[in-house]
Amino acid sequence: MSPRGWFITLEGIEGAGKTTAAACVVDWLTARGKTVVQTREPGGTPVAESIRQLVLTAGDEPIAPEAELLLMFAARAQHMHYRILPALARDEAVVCDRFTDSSRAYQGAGRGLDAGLIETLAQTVEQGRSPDMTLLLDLPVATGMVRAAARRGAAQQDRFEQERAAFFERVRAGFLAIAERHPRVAVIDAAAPLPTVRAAIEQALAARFGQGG
Ligand code: T5A
Repeated sequence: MSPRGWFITLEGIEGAGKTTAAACVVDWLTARGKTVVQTREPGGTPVAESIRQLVLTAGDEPIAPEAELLLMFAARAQHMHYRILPALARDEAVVCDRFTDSSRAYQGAGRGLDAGLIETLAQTVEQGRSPDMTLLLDLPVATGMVRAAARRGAAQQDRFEQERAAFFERVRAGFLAIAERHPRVAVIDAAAPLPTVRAAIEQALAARFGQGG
């Protein structure tokens, strides 16, 4: 782990509960005296939020898979430069809702783009500072879809939410394959009731950073 700051990411398919889990991580860190920057991808700076708007909004012109990948990394480059790296250098904790693993899972496993290209982009954009820990909130695709729809209410589906279940099955399998390769990833059973999910997250954080933080 880098001596400066803690970099924690949350990953999973739509409706997995990342936003809900992020609050739990922030509470745990704050209780241990850490200053926390809570952020998300795509987004996290004004330019990156503009890219988010572009890439999530379904318009008349389709977005090519390669363009989608490059837009995700363009947003990530801004985010790393102007938000994440400065916070880590100040010895703060960064809690980020999605990061490069989402590109591996959605653009790699989901869209079938070249894994080597994704790793090359990651190397350049991450500048040697990959996450210290990743919480992968895993649940069946159907459960995630139901939760995402309930949370969305009457609002329109974004570009990704319009994808079919088979796409999200590939994305979920992609995330689980990342977890098998990287010890930084803790898999949390996100289909469990919220108090159980919260307890599992706190246990994983303590195992990684120690009880006292
Ligand atoms: N993307 C992103 C890429 O393709 N490549 C990339 O590189 C990156 C960075 C971003 C989209 O961009 C794509 C992936 C995404 O499609 P987003 O809005 O950031 O979109 O992400 P979503 O996953 O769509 O966000 P959601 O809000 O749908 O999912 P969350 O945050 O995982 O879920 P959350 O916490 O809002 O929970 C959903 C509902 O479930 C309930 C909550 O109360 C909420 O109502 N809930 C539970 N209910 C019962 N039991 C539990 N344990 C529950 N946990 C949560």
